Amino acid sequence: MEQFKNNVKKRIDILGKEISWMLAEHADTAVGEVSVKQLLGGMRGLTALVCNTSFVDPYRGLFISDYAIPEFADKLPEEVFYLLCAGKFPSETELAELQEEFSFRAELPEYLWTFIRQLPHHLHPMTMFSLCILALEGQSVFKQRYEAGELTKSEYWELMLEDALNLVAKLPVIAAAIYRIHLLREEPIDYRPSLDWGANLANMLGVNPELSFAELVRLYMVLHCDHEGGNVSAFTSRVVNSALSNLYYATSAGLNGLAGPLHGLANQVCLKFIRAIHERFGESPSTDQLDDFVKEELKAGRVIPGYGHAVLRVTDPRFTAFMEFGNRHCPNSPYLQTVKKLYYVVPTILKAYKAGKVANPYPNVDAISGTLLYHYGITHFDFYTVMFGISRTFGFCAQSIIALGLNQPIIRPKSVTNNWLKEFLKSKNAPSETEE
Ligand code: CMX
Repeated sequence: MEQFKNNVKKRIDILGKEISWMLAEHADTAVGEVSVKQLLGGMRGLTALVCNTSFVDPYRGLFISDYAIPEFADKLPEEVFYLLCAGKFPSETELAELQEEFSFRAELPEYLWTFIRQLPHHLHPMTMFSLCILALEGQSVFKQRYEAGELTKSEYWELMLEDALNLVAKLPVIAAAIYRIHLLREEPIDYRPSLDWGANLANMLGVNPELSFAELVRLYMVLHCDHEGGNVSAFTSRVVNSALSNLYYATSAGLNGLAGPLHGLANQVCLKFIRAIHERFGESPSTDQLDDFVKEELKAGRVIPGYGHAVLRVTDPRFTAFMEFGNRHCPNSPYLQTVKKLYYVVPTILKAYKAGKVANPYPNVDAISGTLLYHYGITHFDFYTVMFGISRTFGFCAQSIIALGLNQPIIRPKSVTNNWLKEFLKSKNAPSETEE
């Protein structure tokens, strides 16, 4: 792993030099202002973080380093993990080395197997997944070395990388065990060192032997791996890690954020949404029926899952990449057909909804991802967010490795009260509450 470490170090050094220059020359230059609306509106659009692993362009979607989705969608998850950490794709030898490391580190400690088997079946799979990662926390090499007083600050990132390799290697085994033991009520399938990381996950789930299923799992892992620094799960994980809580704590925390219906759980909700449509109208609903259904949902005060985004202002390129996969491998799936019809119907309705207040009426990745998993036999759709979580852990890990390599401090923005804000506005001679 020396070459991988060297490449991550090289990247940290380059970024570090840039940061030193920016701080030396421009430490007090303002990059924007904060409006009252942003302060009270989830900090939307506020530039307040630096994240060097990936970037989301509102009109072009996710970029990892300089690569847009079409340039990395056909890569292996391991290659994308490397890219997130080192800022470059691995050579053939570097890839083989990383794959070997993952195989070598995939084995779960015996106590975790006991823990997984003893979890109550009724827990949501995302809860089980997060608990399992938390239960591995004592294995953190960073924690052990830190507690032993053996670490200097400049070494933190290396230990994060070590923890990341151990964690990422084990995720497919943990997730597949949860799926088989608790959702299928069957025995787990052994890890196979001869398979790549994504194919292993596909194989251990044991739902579909087709090669295209492994291809889908790899694509799923690649497309969900990171989405810059401000989304709920990545931000949570980074904040937790900034207190030097180890990557197991940070990952579990990030996953708990991903579990929300406005974030990663939306893929599960989307599948339920499509099933509700099929139950009502059959598997080939007309666009008029969909139009009625969507309007009814909005009238009942519910959001349309899989539509809208806090940053994107176009159809999510991850949605498009999945659609291309679906068109190639399962064009006749009734679920995919309904996703397509919804794509035709929903944006027009959302554009007119709430007087045009919906900032992005187009689909995000969650509008389609579950459909493809369902087609290939992952019919327990409360597992879909776990799949998202396995992949998103790549981003959590890479963001923390880079941030600690750059010596970034604990995250601690300032909050204010309504009273503070009112006094501030008064000092600006803004009209007061009673004058309105
Ligand atoms: N259906 C109905 N209303 C929607 C909507 C949707 N799909 N998307 C946005 N809106 C509404 C918001 O609820 C908000 O209404 P209020 O002001 O009355 O509360 C209004 O439009 C403006 O919201 P926005 O600025 O367009 O969107 P936000 O940045 O606040 O929220 C998101 C973004 C994703 C939470 C929102 O679009 C949503 O709830 N979508 C459905 C859930 C979903 O698909 N989530 C997954 C996102 C991808 C991911 O993170 O995994």
